[in-house]
Amino acid sequence: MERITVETRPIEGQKPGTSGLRKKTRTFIQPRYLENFVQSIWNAIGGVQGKSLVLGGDGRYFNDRAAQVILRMAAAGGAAKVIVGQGGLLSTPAASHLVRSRGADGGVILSASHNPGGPDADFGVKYNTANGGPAPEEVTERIFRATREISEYHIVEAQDIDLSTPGARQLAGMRIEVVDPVADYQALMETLFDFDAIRGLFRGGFTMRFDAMHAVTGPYARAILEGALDAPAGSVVNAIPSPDFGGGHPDPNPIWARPLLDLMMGAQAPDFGAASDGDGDRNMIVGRGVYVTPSDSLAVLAANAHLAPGYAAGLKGVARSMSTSRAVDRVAEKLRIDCYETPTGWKFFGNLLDAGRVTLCGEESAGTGSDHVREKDGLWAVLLWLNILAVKRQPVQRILDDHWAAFGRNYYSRHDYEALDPVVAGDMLDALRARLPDLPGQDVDGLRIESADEFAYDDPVDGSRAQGQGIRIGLAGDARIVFRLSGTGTEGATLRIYLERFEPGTGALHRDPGAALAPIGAVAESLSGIRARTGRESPDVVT
Ligand code: VG1
Ligand code: CO
Repeated sequence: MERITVETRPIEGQKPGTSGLRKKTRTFIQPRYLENFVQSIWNAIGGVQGKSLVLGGDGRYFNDRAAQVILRMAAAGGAAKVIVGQGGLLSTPAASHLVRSRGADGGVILSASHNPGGPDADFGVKYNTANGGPAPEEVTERIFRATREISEYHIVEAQDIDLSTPGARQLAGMRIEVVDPVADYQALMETLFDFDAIRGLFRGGFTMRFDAMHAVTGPYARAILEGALDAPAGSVVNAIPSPDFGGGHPDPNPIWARPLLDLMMGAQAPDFGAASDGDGDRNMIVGRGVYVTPSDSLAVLAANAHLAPGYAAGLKGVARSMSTSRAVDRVAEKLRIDCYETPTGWKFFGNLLDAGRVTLCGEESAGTGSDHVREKDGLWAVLLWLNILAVKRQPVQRILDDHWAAFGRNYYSRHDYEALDPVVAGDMLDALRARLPDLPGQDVDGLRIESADEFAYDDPVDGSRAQGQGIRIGLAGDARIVFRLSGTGTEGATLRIYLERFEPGTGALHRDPGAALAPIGAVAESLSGIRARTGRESPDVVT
């Protein structure tokens, strides 16, 4: 086995986005592309000499090859140990947990999350730090700088390591521990939730469908829901991870998880439906006949978390990304706990969780999580819902109705315009940005603008500042529009427009969200001129 040094030169565009480096698979499989980025991670963190790392991914095309390369590069860097999920698989939350529980120095997760997989789709690499969370901006900037200065990488020449069974391996003096990807994660879930109560729920005839979308959560959901909790066999569908996610788009929302939504809205609907994304950190919650928006789900979980043993002592505080609806703010107010507003992306929750300021966090993009790990966690959210349902013994619709009656309803929707010309999208936001100082006080389409600014975040724990995190327009009646560009796409620019409008608990709580938000959408169009600027008549995806 020989450690070799390979000359290289910087490759353009290796800048990590909202969640790691995501590119077309064809880009990632080019010679030196993965190696440059991985060596840049090592360089940015002061090398891996003597360190221990966690490694795993969502099973998408190139996961297996990339895992082997990273093992050889970790060995070449002198790492002491790498803990790898069997088959190279680990869900993002399970990887986060392993970093924490094994006291590892960091972790590498191979995933482009909800982006499709396959040779013609997307691949990605994320680096997580010793707290188990996504590398904060200061670290991702260092990694990016390293990608621009790289001149060589180090790798050992060796045969592939057998990752097909758990056990210990060796590679050029580095220890490799291949672990069951599910076992430790399942043990953690057992400490948080009342498995007996949930088992009782299923034994009483409660039915559910969990759609793993051919992605990494399948083995976790099978083992926990069907194995440990006695959900009827067949409750988990599309449970075998496939390199191209069955040709689908592993994004758990009403568009991409349409079959689940159709089932839940039909006559044969089970009591509860849920889905997860490519790497297992997102969740979609559906009751019989009712879709629960992620923002509402976060609020309901915050209001009821104390019903699960792991949260019986109450919540220290909550946090949501800025573009997430403010439904959870109302719960926090009632519970008299702090509610933090952060930029988009889980990395911004890390400090708040580490400092013990918050217990629960969430994003409108179907991410919810708690201080049990430092990533969002799809199956965790499903289990918390199940625990609440096992205690309350009410349909999801009833729980939502009661919640809205108590706190009011934040009608909410996100409109995505995908693969736009980045220049057109940038110009549009620049034009809007330039008008921000003049907007407050103006009436647009009959609605009064009360505030207009660009969100910047000062981290209350370490004082770091993140700027340019989305343009927000506050409207009369506690309505709001947010405009921002996605940081996870791999084609052109994706514009996200987030629409929100509050209805008090005594008001009309069961309107169609599209109709309830139409006037807000009209203001968004008037302010930005999307149609004229992009030539698009309507958004590509509405969630
Ligand atoms: C999107 C979501 C964001 C989420 C991120 C990573 O980012 O909006 O809320 O944290 O994806 O999620 P953006 O920049 O495209 O809006 V995952 O499950 O793709 O790692
Ligand atoms: Co994800």
